Amino acid sequence: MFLNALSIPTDATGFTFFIGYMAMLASAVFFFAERNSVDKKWQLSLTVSALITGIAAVHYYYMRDYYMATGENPTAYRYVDWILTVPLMCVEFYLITKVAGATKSLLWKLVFFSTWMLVCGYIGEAYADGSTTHSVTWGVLATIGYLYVVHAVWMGEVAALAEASKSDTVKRGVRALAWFVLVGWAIYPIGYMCMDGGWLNVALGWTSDKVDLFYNIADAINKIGFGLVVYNIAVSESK
Ligand SMILES: *C/C=C(C)/C=C/C=C(C)/C=C/C1=C(C)CCCC1(C)C
Repeated sequence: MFLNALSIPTDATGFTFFIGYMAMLASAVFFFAERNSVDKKWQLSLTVSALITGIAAVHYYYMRDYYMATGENPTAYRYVDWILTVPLMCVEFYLITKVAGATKSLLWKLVFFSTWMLVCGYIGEAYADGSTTHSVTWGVLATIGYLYVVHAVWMGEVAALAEASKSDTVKRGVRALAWFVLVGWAIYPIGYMCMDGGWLNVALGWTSDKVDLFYNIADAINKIGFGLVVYNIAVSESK
């Protein structure tokens, strides 16, 4: 299947690749330009937001091309993007809770479990044989890493730090990131299960072109949305 610009109106996945690329690029410019309008202690957080969306923009440029040329999921580009941006999101979590005493060891645990999640997800997708066993096995293994992060931000170390801090900003920031992890990040496994042999593929007949549709929507929410929340907190704290 070869796609071109004319097929965009009927191709939701292709459309979200285009708009995702522009949105990531615009966000990166915005977060970078705004870093001087917030207090010094928040500037690094905005720089990290700019890096996350900037790295994503470059990958979207290539993923969009790949998808348009082949009609296939750009799995390798996708996971290279995530293996860079997800640890940076862990840094973002760490920076918000650092004032409350977050340690480097907490940062490394978040990085370790989220990397575990991505490596398992990559094996699940890149080495897919169309069987449900393969998809489910690696999906479940990936979910272990995901659940660690959910646990850490809702009732584990990160949540405890926020509770112990006297700062409303930290509490609000951690609560916001906890919602992103619980709801925003949960969109990814939905996309994953659309692959051949995946649960949604088998149960509802959702086809593998939906994998990237869900990933593109989730990326916009989690990379841009989360960056905007951090930006809001930074601005209100800088007044
Ligand atoms: C900017 C990119 C982000 C925040 C990517 C997050 C990716 C996930 C939370 C992926 C999770 C997965 C599962 C929980 C199970 C199935 C395999 C994955 C890797 C899609």
